[in-house]
Amino acid sequence: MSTTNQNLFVALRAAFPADLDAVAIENADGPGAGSLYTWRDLERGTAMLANLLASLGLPEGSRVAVQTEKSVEALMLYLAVLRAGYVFLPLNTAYQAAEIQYFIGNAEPAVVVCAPKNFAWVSRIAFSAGTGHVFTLGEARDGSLLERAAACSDQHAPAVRAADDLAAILYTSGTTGRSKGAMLSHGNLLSNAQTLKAYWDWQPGDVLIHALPIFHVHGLFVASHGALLNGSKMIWFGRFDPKATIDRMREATVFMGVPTLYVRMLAEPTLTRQAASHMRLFVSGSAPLLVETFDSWIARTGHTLLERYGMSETVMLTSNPCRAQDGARRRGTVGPALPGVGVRVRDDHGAPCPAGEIGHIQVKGPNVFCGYWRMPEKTKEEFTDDGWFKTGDVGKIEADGYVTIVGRSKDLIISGGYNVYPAEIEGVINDLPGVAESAVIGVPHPDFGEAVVAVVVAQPGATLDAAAMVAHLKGQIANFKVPKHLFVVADLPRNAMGKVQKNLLREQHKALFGA
Ligand code: MCA
Ligand code: AMP
Repeated sequence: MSTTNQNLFVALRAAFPADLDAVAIENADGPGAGSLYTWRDLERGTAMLANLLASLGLPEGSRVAVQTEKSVEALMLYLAVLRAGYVFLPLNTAYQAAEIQYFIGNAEPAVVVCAPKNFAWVSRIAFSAGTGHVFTLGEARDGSLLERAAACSDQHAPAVRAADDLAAILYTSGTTGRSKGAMLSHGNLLSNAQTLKAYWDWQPGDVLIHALPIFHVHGLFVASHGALLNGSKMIWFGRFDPKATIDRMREATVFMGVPTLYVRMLAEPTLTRQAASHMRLFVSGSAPLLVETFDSWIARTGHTLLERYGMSETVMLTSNPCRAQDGARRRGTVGPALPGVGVRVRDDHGAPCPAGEIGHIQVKGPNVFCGYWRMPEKTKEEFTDDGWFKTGDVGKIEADGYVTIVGRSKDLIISGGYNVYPAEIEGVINDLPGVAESAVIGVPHPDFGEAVVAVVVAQPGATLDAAAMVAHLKGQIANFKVPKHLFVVADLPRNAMGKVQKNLLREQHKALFGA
């Protein structure tokens, strides 16, 4: 066993530049717009927050669940949880009470941090689930978390952790409708961050525009770890604004986004070759990138988007090359497996598919998660007997290793980079009064890539009001899961086995948003 401290925070801290008074993060928008954070601020702020957590006397392995707006302090809280050796559990700010109740009930966090405006309802849920401490953290550095941390020492020795100790739990929705907590270790996250640092050729002087949310893999791990591990400055946007992002490209070199972000920037007349001339790398992922977007980006900026592929359970798996000597960035593909990551394609019976043939994508590597939180059976189901993780994605690998994703075997919609599982939404709709059954599908959408659409059948004698149902759903589930359109129909198309034919519904509604 290694005697060095494998805590991810230690590796990130070791990459801070020697000049701790240099700017680490510039707040680009929101209440703190223009404020600067030095590396020393990150060092001291994370120490104080880690000391606050340590003072609570939490048991080993305690989870710290966080649902707050994006802020530099929220990033520091993540780093402090690592530093103190606890397990970080980020939650999408769009989640509503019933969703939060499930996550808190399932993960049983010892600490919950929420927005000040949500304290009343979140604390009620948390305390009744046995959480001992609920703090608040607002966008404007307000709330009890920072008040309490202000009284703590700014010296803190990072907790000693082994590579396979848990660092974070990321909930991903399940095909059965219930979310599963993917358990990621310090080693999973660090190995992936180190691989990406080398493969994406992070350079001294790189500056990252950070415009993604920090409650998912892309913004929290891929983007933040990338900059931190390179000692790179971040220009920090609380919300994505296409025009403001383009304006800041003159001072930056790296940007990471989901395809919707690129589509929105392409709609801005200020996106020109000149505006992007200081940039070195644009990364796209989390959802399929249309070849039109790929081509338009080259035409408008002169840059070739680098598309990569990953999952909450695995962090990053494949990537188009960054350096020309590693190969071309091939449109429509997600590139070869990252160094050290195994990717293979199997047919329905588990036999290997020859190069170029479509099958199920399976993966292996130091980045692959440790299993689903308290779901050993589910974990077992998702791995093959020889230890490969079944991604649920369908694709092919060419003889030269390039991977193309052609679809998914899991019934999943990806809308603007957020995953929506139809089974979950169907469950909520079916519980509404007067509903007999429903089918939720994804249809092409010009902005979000795919949009959620519901097709609903009323119980005999009941009359359903589509607009009222949508309005009701808005209070029950995260806004990005709410159907953009809800049809009330007499019945759902079924095959001879009685299974709903979602492919027919998708075909019928494919032009709904004119995509
Ligand atoms: C917002 N809305 C959406 C979405 N976002 N509808 C569908 N899909 C969405 N993604 C709707 C809201 O419900 C609301 O509708 C209206 O848009 C305005 O909401 P607002 O929050 O103001 O929207 P926005 O700020 O324009 O947000 C759009 C966005 C955001 C910037 C594209 O969705 C976003 O940041 N997406 C990135 C997600 C991400 O980071 N994914 C990475 C996952 P109404 O007004 O009707 O209520 S990590 C991952 O997938 C893996 C591991 C990987 O490979 O990276
Ligand atoms: P999640 O782990 O919930 O964030 O979502 C992971 C899923 O996003 C993967 O299983 C893929 O289906 C999808 N995904 C991520 N990156 C890409 C990409 N570049 N192209 C297509 N799908 C992607």
